[in-house]
Amino acid sequence: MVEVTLVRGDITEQDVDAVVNAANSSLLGGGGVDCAIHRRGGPDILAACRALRAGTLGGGLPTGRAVATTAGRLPARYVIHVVGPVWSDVQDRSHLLRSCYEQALRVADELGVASVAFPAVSAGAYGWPLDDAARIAVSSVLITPTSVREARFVLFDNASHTAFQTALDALR
Ligand code: AR6
Repeated sequence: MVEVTLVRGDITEQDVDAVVNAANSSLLGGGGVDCAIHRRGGPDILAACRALRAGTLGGGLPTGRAVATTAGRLPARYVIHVVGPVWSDVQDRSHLLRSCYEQALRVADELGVASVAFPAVSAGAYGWPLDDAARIAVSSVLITPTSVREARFVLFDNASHTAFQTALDALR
């Protein structure tokens, strides 16, 4: 079974096989984690994303889906890009947030990797309430069948680390 670990830190510094990027459908960059990954990983990641857009993902990566590219100069070997849902007060989009974690693990299994670092998808610019984002993230990873040995949530600040720790404690 996958071991879920939590660290406070920067996902671009993680010594893991793959890091998950909270991207947008364009795959062509943005703010937050996406910006940090492209900045630190260098131009090869954007080149790979552009190639995907020129090929199989001409319409962009749909919300809830995942796709892998090189990780460029990051310590990781791969970036697995996912597109989280934008938070909505009037519509339940939690299945799409769960799907990001399930699909990222599916892609990780296809790549044959053992360790994957995840950010708190949708919990930044996309406005998902932190406690709920943490609960969905941790529960999705714990129930998804996978060959990945370590799923490491990398939380950028104290508030998100506390939310994820609370969610993990509640599920263990
Ligand atoms: N390492 C780990 N976590 C980080 C880092 C980092 N280097 N930087 C930010 N976070 P966000 P979203 C945290 O906004 O909500 C982008 O523009 C951040 O504090 O990156 O899914 C994309 O292109 C927050 O807890 O992703 C999309 O347009 C979490 O990562 C859009 O934002 C997610 O915040 C996606 O929004």
